[in-house]
Amino acid sequence: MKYILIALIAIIGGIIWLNTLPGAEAPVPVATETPVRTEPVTTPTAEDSPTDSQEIPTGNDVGMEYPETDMSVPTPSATDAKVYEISGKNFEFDIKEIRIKKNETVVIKFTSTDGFHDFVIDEFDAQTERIRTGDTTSVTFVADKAGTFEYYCSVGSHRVSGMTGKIVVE
Ligand SMILES: [Cu+2]
Repeated sequence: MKYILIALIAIIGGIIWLNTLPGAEAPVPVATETPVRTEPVTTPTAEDSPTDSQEIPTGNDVGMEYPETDMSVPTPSATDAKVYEISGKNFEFDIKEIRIKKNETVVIKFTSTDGFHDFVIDEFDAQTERIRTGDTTSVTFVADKAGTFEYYCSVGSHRVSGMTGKIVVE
C-alpha cells in the first residue's frame, strides 16, 4: 500500500509541477489591439477619380479626322520635285546659282548655318519661314516662268549685304 501512495503523490506532484511551467508563457495578449487602425486611413481619396473618366469618350470624334488630312497634302508634287539643299549664313548663300527647267516643281530645303535668315523668290511667291542657326525649313514652288530671277534673304539688310543668288529657268 505504501508504494501506491508514494506513486500517487509522485503523480500528483508531477501534475502540479507541470502546471506551474506554462504559466510563464501566458501574458501575451497585449499585441492584438494595434494593427486594427490601418484600414480607415485609405478611404477619403476615392472621390477624385470619377471626374477624369468623363473627359475620355469625347476624343473619339477628333481621331476620325486625321487620316483625311495626312493623305491629301504631300503626295502629288513630291514625286516630280527637284530638291535643292541650300544653306545661309551672314551674309551669303552657299549656292549662288540654280538652273532648272521650266514648269519644274522645286523644293528648296534651306538651313541656316549662322544667323537668322529666310529664302525668298518674289516671282514665284516662294518664301520660307525665318529660321535661326541650326534650323532647317523648306518651300515648294513651280517654276512656271522662264528667265533669270533673284533669290535673297529678306531679313534686315541681308539682301543689300550680298545674301542673294540667281535662279535660271530654261
Ligand atoms: Cu539673312
